[in-house]
Amino acid sequence: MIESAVTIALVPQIKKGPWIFWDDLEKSMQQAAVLGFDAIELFTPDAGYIEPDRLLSLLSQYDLSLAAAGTGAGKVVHGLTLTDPDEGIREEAVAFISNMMTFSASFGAPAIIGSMQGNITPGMDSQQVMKWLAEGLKQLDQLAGELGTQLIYEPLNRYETNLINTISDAVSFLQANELSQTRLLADLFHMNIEEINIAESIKNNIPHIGHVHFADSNRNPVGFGHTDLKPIAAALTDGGYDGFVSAEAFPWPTSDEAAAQTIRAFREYFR
Ligand code: LER
Ligand code: MN
Repeated sequence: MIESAVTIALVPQIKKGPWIFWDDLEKSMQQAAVLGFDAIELFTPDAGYIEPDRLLSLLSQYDLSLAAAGTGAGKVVHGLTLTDPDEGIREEAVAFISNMMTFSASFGAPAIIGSMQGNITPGMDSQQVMKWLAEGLKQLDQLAGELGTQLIYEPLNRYETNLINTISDAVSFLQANELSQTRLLADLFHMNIEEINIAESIKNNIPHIGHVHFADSNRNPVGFGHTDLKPIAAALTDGGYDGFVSAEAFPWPTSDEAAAQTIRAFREYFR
């Protein structure tokens, strides 16, 4: 069954980002529980930021699960990407993500690779960069298998990366590199910019989709933009998607109102 999740970012450097909650962990979890979300998606500065025992007891107290852990702080806070020309930095990026995967796997959740994939910067050989991306993901894909979890790779829009922008290009990349434990993140905001047809793209690639970021055309909570959600929700439901639909959207007009709008929209389309 498709379940609802809401993002909580605890990284001061990305306070202006598309996260519904970005302040206090427990207060955010309490609000998520009151509204009836099934799960939370966490962005933390690193894997050691929250004591596992504390998270375990909060999840149980508020009857929530962990949907996924984001790794974006690896880039934003620590300057790491999987495609940095410096081999040492690429190794640190793999280590950072590995630690996050180990943390999230202990809660039955995968880690997400979004901005940590990096970019081809001017003067770099694009084939070499794609090779570095494949090498990094291969190690993490193997670790996911050992941890009994999946790795979630997120195609981003062209203003955030020039590596892979569409779901179908990402599927080709996973297949070419035999990344069997890696699934894709269908972020409806990025897809709104890059895909010819969001619903068709989901329908055609459903077995590869492991997580969904739920946002409207302008990255506001669903319902506060102009994306036609009906065919997209139908593509997920009819295709048998049974992962999380997680609100990664601006906290507009406020965090609480964005969360309330999101759960209303989730119920409208998925219940
Ligand atoms: C992360 O999930 C994402 O979608 C990025 O756009 C954040 O910068
Ligand atoms: Mn996203």
